Amino acid sequence: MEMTLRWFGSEHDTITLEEIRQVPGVRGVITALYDKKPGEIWTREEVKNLKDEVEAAGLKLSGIESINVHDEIKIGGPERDYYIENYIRSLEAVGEEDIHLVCYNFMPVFDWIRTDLARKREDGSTAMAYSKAAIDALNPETMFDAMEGDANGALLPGWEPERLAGVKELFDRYRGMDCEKLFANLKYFLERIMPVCDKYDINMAIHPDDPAWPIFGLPRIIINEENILRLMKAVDNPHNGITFCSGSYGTNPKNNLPHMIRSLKGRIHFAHIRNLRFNSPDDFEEASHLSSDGSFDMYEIVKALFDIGFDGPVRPDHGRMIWGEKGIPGYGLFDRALGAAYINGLIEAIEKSRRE
Ligand code: CS2
Ligand code: MN
Repeated sequence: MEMTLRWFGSEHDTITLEEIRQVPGVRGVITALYDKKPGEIWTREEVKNLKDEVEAAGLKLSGIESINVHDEIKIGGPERDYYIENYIRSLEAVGEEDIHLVCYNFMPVFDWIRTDLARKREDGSTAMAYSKAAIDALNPETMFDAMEGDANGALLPGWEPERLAGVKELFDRYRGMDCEKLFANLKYFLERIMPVCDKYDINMAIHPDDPAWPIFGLPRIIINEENILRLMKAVDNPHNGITFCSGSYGTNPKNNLPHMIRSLKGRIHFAHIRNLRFNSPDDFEEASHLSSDGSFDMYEIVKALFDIGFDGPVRPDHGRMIWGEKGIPGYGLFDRALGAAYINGLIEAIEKSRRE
């Protein structure tokens, strides 16, 4: 497994590549052209500049998170072929620059959703949290205002203001959309991009929907083992794979995380490791990465990845804000660095015990 950290680029991140370089065991970053809107073409030159910047700091560009999919493709609208063509151009730019991993998601309108970006914990740290009661009290537009007001003035991935300004119209366009239609649109998209992925050996890694259930009446499909296996079969090409994000699939306690990992052998291209602590079935917060701080057995998760021979990039996902750090919610340096060190410790222990 290749330990990495996500980096939002010198324009947006509060963290530098030099800092990332000093986290023990981290040799790569996961990044993107964060100023690109969904549907916009990435050029080879832009990708090259990004890669050069990362490499100049002594790090590897281990993968892209994300090339966002335009809503027209998710809706299956009249212009989807145009946007798929643009997506293919972007994949070519990435492939030409010898990058072989692209994370993306297929969530309608919204990316991940939390109801609290800075909930105070017992130890004085803050963490992102989700409470069903708070969601029930919101509608999509006030939700956006709430998220924006809470983000330390930072750019929240997936919550770009330009995109969400038109949230109402977007909602209208999704009217009548159900899980089956969304699945068919995802299949259509994947079938069309597989040839370019084959050509450049690009692993597509779909990120799960977070939380793993429908929100505001919008369908969500990448939520459990059954659906994801169905998708793997529907487009049965190893380049059609997944990002295993423990914190997203884990929002539904019915998802058996180690079991899911084992059933997806060969199709996991990227792993996000994070822990959640459930305070009740309807309320969770993003704990530190340690098993003892949350509800997941992190050892079992890492062991399952090890057992299936997963050797791709892995990164600690959202961390808490600690030691007075201010940054992009979930993406400060300190707690993610602790997470990387802890996960590396698990990996070393598992590796050595296997050799004995
Ligand atoms: C999130 C997402 O859990 C996560 O990693 O921060 O924003 C994620 O990056 C996207 O859904 C991937 O497309
Ligand atoms: Mn994730």
